[in-house]
Amino acid sequence: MNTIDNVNLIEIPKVHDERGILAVIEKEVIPFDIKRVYYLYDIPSDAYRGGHAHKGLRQFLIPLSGSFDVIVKDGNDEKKIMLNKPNKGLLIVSGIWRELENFSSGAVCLVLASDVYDETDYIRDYEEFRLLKSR
Ligand code: T46
Repeated sequence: MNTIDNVNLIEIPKVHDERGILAVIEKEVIPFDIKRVYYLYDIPSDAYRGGHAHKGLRQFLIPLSGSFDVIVKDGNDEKKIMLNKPNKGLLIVSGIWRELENFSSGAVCLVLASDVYDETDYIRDYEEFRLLKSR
């Protein structure tokens, strides 16, 4: 069963020259095939997003611009990770509760997902999540 130890920052390879930086995500960088891409932007600084877990979905979050905090919980432990580098993304495996907060002005969060949108994959009640994790 996944724990917060399975939630890790992954460095995205980049090519840097005098014109700037080009970061590339190829097959080897993230451990799933990408079936969906979405992004969060125009986010008020006091916004709270997430507040749920996924039964099967895996996601890779990239702070394309600005910064924000991601709090991940596995029912026993939790940790807070600040995302603030466009070449460092956070891999969130399935069965992990996530909360996103403390968005800087202009923050943009790009999400690469292992599957298409499916509301039945969400666990949006924290007590239900804790119960499932304790089984
Ligand atoms: C996650 C964090 C980082 C869709 O119609 N299609 C989609 O692909 C998504 C992601 C959402 N929606 C709808 C469902 C809701 O009616 O958009 C609305 C807002 O979704 P939600 O409240 O789940 O948004 P966040 O920012 O709290 O969470 C999203 C993802 O749902 C979630 O998987 O990890 O971003």
